[in-house]
Amino acid sequence: MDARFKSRDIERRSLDVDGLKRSFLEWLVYSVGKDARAATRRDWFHSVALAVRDRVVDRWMDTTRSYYQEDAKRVYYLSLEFLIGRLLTNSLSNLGIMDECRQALDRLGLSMDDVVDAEPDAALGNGGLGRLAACFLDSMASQGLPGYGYGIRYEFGLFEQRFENGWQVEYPEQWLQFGNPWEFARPEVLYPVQFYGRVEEFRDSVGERAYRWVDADRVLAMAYDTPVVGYGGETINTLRLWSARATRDFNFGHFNDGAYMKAVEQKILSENLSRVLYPNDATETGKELRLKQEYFFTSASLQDILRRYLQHHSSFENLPNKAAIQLNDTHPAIGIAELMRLLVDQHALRWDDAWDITRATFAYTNHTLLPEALEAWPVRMIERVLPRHMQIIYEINAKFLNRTKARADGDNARLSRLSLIDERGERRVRMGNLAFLGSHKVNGVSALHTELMKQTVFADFHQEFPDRINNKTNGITPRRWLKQANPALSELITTRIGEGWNSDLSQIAALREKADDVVFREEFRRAKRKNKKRLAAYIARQTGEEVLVDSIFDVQVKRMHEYKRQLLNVLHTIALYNEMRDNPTVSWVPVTKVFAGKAAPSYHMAKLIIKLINDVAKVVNHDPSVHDNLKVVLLPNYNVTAAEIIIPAADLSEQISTAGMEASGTGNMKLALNGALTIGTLDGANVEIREHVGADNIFIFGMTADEVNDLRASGGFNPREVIASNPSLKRALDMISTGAFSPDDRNRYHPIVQALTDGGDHFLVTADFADYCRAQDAAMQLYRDSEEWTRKAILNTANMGWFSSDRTVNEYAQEIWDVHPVKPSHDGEGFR
Ligand code: GLS
Repeated sequence: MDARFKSRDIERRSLDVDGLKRSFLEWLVYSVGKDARAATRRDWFHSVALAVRDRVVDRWMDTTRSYYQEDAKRVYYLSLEFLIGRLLTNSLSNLGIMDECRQALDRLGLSMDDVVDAEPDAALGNGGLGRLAACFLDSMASQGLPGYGYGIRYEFGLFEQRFENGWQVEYPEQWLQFGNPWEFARPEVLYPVQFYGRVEEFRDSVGERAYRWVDADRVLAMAYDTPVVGYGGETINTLRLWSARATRDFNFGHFNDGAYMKAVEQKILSENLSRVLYPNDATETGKELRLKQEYFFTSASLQDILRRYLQHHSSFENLPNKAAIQLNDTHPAIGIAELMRLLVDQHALRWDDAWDITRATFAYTNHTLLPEALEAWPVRMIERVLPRHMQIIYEINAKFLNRTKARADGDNARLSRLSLIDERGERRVRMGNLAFLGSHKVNGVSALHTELMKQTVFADFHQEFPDRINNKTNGITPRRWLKQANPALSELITTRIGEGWNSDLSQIAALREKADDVVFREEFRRAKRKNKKRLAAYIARQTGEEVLVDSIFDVQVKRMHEYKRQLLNVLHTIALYNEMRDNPTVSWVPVTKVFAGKAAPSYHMAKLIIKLINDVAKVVNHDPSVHDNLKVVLLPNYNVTAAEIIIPAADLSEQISTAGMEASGTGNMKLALNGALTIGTLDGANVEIREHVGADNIFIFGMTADEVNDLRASGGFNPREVIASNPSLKRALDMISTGAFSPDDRNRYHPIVQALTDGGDHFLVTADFADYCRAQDAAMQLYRDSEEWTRKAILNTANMGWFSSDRTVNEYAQEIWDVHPVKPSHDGEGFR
């Protein structure tokens, strides 16, 4: 090789401070095209990201090559959401070159924080489900598992939330506006995806009846690849996101006729497919767009998976031994019909063989029991958009029901519940049932949720296939959620127990004995205080509000939803405010209530709750009679980056959903790992968190899922009685309903008060209020004893080892995917 290229090649990969510095400058000048004197923070971010990416590429190719050479079984994680957030610190930290990068920037007179802050947050998801997918990517790569993420490269991420006069207003999140240095566009990796048209029947070469899908519209799916850096930099996996491209960008004829809009119409319509995450599906066209998005990325992914498989194999019987496809919720469930179509129509397999292969390849994770989130597409819509898939779904259904009928003893109600088609009202395809039937394993995401799945949504299927449902309790990656987000605490931990916890979080149990060590407690508190100062500064920047660093940081950060019961927290806030005003001479433990979360744009009640929090904040924060003992802040635009600042600073973690409604929660895990004490119901993974951290180190309150169920079934719950018997609740509600927080519009909160009273209080806010206040009181009393509080906080951190997503992903790998780690062979210099 030409010596100049060789030295440049080594330079590009050098990991020392000088090499990094030279690389940053080289990228700045020759690719970003800026002089160091004129470069903005964003220019530097791009240069640094590109230089870091250079250091990943060889290892990425090694990894891919190793998978290929070993013909390893791969797992494909199909998800409509990947909430990956920023990647710079993640990559540096997993490569082990964070300090080197900081020093290199320092030598250039730049601050690492400034450069890091110039990166937009990749918000390609809503909440827990999307962030789980991102944690799984990190864990798969960190453990050397051949895992690929497949999703959509949305041009706009989840909307940017701003508050205008206290109301949520949505703005487009233009995360790609200045380009994305992490991704590699693959204009040559292009698959056609069809919509509409009709199905034609014909006789195949051996005279069998066969079908083809004709006269369809076509869109192209183009790949963008982002390397996923595993901890230690050994394995670099791939996140492949699809972007929609028109088959024809520009109609010259229309343009020449002066029909300029028409000339680009097809391009715009086609490319709408990858425009936004969750188009508003309140309209018919919105619904159809969403269905098309789901099919678009699923079909492209399956075509890609089959192409990769066929590089090594000439028949399909081995597909389940080489590919495991995980359906992250029902969004990609149409993939079951699509794989059948590809195998039967395009590759001429017999139906039964294709069905066996399909079932053995797919597995499905259910993430919610909420009826409104269980997808059911109108039959007429699928018939129009995906006519061949509708036929295939009918066929799967007919074969299944015929087999089941024999055993069903004429129990038609049961058969109609098992059917893939919901015949009540407008006929719909039940995507959950399709996903269940087409998968060999179906899992829930916490022990309680899995149990409830067996008893409720999938009770009939569970009877039919008793071995299919299994539990995989969620987890979080300790790299992002402790090491990167909380340097103060993670450095402290490492000085005491070494750095093994980064790749094996169970080792963090070694901290248990430190809970009784006064010096360690002091240092633990110091780390928390540092994080609280950082959050206080962030709050001041975002809201203008000054908060006391030594107050309890009582944190509820998650999507705004009635079942998550931000309202319960608000009612407690008002009750506490009243108590403080009534008893000004008492020495109160100061409390800062921190809220953050987005509401779905068409979810009016959730948006009204946002306005209420902001209105309550306005009154409370400006009332001198509470002497700064109580502050309420609602931080705008909650996303991964904000979470990384808020979570390490929390003292109290609010996990207060109506029992039985939160499938798992993962914020609960992040907060406990960072030493927050949970105040929560026995819901989702809170149940398991209690088992691990110990009942003494968590504040549990409220009704259990069984009690909720019984109370609802009895029909005897009367919120008005509960309210009448609890003066502090009554007073809080009266204040809301008489306009104490909305003097400009006294009726503003009528819908909220109505829902909690005559509306029947479906989420049982009033029912749990008294016990919640008791638990809050216990937390405040404990906080006065800072040694005891810290001891419990340390025990939370020390006992959360099991909640690593490494553990979760290993369970999937062993019990669902049968996928094993592959050690890539690298010939170059190794990372740590
Ligand atoms: C969710 C659940 O609501 C969360 O409880 C769960 O932690 C998450 C990941 O399993 O999935 N389901 C959903 O539709 N969105 C979620 O965040």
